[in-house]
Amino acid sequence: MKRRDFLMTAGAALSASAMSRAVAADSHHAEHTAPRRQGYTPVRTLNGWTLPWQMNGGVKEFHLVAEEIEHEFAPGSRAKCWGYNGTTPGPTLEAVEGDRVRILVTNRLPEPTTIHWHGLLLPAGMDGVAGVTQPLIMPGETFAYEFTLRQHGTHMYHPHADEMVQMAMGMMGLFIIHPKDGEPEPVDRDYALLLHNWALHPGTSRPDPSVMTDFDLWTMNSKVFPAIEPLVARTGERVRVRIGNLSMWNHPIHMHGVQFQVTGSDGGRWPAAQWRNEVTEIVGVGQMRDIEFIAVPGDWAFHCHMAHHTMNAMGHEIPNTLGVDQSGIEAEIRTLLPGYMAMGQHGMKEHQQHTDSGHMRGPDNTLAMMMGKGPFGNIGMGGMFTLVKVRDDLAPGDYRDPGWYAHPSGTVARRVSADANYGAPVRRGTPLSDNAASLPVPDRHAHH
Ligand SMILES: [Cu+2]
Repeated sequence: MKRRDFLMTAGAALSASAMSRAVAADSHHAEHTAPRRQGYTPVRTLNGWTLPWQMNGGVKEFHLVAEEIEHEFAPGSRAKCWGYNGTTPGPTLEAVEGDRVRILVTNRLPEPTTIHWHGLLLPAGMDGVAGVTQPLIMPGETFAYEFTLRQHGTHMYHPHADEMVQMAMGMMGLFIIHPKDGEPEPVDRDYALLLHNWALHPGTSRPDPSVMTDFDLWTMNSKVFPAIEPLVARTGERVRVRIGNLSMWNHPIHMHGVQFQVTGSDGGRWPAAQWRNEVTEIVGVGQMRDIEFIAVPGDWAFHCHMAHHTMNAMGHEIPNTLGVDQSGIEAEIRTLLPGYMAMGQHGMKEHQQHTDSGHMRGPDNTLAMMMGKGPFGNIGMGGMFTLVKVRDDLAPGDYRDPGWYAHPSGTVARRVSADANYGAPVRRGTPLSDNAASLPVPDRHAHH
């Protein structure tokens, strides 16, 4: 057998066994397992998984495989991406301060790679910077990284070889280290999210690594809303959300319903005296932030506050149609662009109705800008948006989506009038029209 064939066969076997272990460890198959083992609460990587390890001569041994994969951002959008062990992000590595770890890295990509352990204190030669601290891991090769964990906290891993391409293609993962003596204020649920952006242009199926600013998809753990799982908790539980950012933008992460505390970062969990109350925390590029809160019943939005980051694919060079009466020119434009539909005169909210109805078919393999549906209608969000769902009656460790919140009666915002001239509100400035008849006809229940 030629060397390359042997490597391919060995690699396929490794990959297959990694996948079967992955399935066993998949969060969906472990809904009701006890939440605690070996002194820590395992993290829950939404839509993701934690890599199983084995003890080998007192060393915790992990095996990562860098490879091309097929990934689904949400039903309706798939792409050829690069990741680890079959997924993007790669599996979460989870260990305990003081552990000796060995991480085998097999390269099944068509180009060389390395892995940098972002934020970890280790010998320089284990730092994973191609050319500086090690030779490249060539296609087909396996390298071993080995070091002792001297810290705890939320960390990441990613290539330090052809980073622009390899990270744009999805190569990244989380590396969580638990403190060896437990935590003075333990958490009941420990979520982990990795933020990223993708230039998956409408109608295409491979991310474009050359894009610097105008991205199409904004993801938490490489998924967009509504495909991002909710963060589920029981009323009164202490919940931690660990957030890492390996995208090309900073993300002000905002949560409704509570003042969360920022309790940790790349530097581990901070002393309680340093915790601070916030409702929005910027997670900068290359940074990690841990936030914690005591769960309050309800369905609460949890999202990036950059408004374009809670949208899916959109054109970046379309003209501004806001306020433009396009009646009459739609037919003319259709002679040039068959299927063109005049839109946007009154804002983009109608977009979801058009795409839902199927009469405005977008490009292949391309998600509508906003897709979510809630108990009160279209949610009008996509991208980096999900929900924190807190209920009084959940069992510990039950992460299943509990459905929509049943609001106590009298606690939901309600309509008191459908007359635009209702009441006598104080107004200043220069309102442009007092003609209520000029408003578009309400179409809350419109079906195309
Ligand atoms: Cu953002």
